[in-house]
Amino acid sequence: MSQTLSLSPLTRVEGHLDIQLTLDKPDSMFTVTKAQSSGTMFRGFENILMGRDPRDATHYTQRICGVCPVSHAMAATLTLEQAFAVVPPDNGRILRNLILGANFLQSHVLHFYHLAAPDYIDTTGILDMPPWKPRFVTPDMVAGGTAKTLVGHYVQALAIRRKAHQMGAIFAGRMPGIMSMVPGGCTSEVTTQKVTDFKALLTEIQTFINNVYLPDVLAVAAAFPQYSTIGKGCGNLLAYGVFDLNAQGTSKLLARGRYTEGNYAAVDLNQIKEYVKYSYYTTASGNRNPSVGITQPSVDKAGAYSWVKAPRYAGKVHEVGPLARMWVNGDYRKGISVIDRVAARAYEAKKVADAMAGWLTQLRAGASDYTYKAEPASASGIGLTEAPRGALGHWMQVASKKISRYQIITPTAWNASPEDDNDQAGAIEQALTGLRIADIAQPIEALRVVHSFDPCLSCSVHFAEPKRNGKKFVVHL
Ligand code: NFE
Repeated sequence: MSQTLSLSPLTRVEGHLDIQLTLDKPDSMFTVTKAQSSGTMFRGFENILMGRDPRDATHYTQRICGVCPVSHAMAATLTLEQAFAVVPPDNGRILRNLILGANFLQSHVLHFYHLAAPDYIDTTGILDMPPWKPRFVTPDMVAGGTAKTLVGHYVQALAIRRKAHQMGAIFAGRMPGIMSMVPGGCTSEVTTQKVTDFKALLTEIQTFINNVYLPDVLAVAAAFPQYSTIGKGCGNLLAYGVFDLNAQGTSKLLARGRYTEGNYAAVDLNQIKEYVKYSYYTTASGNRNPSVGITQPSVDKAGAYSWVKAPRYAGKVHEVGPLARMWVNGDYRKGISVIDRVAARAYEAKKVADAMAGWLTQLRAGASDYTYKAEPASASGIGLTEAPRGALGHWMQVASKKISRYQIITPTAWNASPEDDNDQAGAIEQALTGLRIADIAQPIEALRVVHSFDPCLSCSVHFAEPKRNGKKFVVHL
């Protein structure tokens, strides 16, 4: 007899994600026969932007998420540059790559140590306090001295993330919520001191990636070999590409492309459509390319189960993220699974950090960072980039110098989407289907699959009243 399991909220993701599983028990283990992924909050930024000055988009869209604001700044800036018909000078382009790179490194370290690694470590006797308790403890988890070492790296990773933020802020003005990315370049000045400070932080982060992060990921991969065949999902991969190596963006550190049904192919933006049969939007909001997209919420829509729309490429489900980027670029093609996602992310961190060291040497103190261009009265633009979690696109139209349409497709919309109009499950839903779960009271297998995508539903504005009495945690190592 089938039964249901609700992981609500599914924790250690950014934002608010619910996963509903239907399971059978054909033998000693449970098997997932159906999975539903729900984004539980409305974002609405597309509508907030209507009627505003186009240049506001860079700042407003960063408020979608505190984890990947730089990617939204980059996407909005590229959108505006296409609309304004301006390209950045080399210094501006490189500075933007360095700021985005700093955010990638911060986010990848965050994902492994603070979101995913706790799925693999038994921290009993090491972290016996909230927020690390209550937690699942399963027989396959790594324990003892290895767990203690990994917890030590968990703490070290917090400091590394702070350094990545500091590094980005050198050229971004601050982190998160950066100030310096603008259509036409970057407003930050290049000085020898800034380059020296950036380099010192980057070297520390590179050392951590090479000596701690990559070895830890490989250790987890070796300890959990079964996860190299678990959680494949749709098998299609999509990347818009990122880190422009020339002014026109025709050359990138990580290329644009896709891998669909076993074939490599170019990306044709006209093939992208969002569907809403199972999303809380009016039927009119669905079956549209984002260049003509609209966002009309429909809170009580019958049959809907997510605030995330369902983006599809040529009607097909695609996974996005570090594995998609590294796969399309030819850097990592071992397989598509839980471990491959985690490993590709770590290898990408190394690739980006090493490239950043090279970009620093290309900066020219005193050279121009920015080209001014007045805003057009009417125009349209598309900004495609990559956020740490995958392909990110902004689509904009301007009329009478104001935004008349703005549409955003985030990476997590691709990965955590609900079913589409053809009832095809989203990428995470497919990766969960068929999953074997040993103990329904501790469905750690499902967490490992979902976390491997590093989902971020953090697409709403939240208000919170800070607690007046702070609490201090002491980690005993
Ligand atoms: Ni909120 Fe983001 C990234 C974007 S995920 S973290 O990376 O865009 O949808």
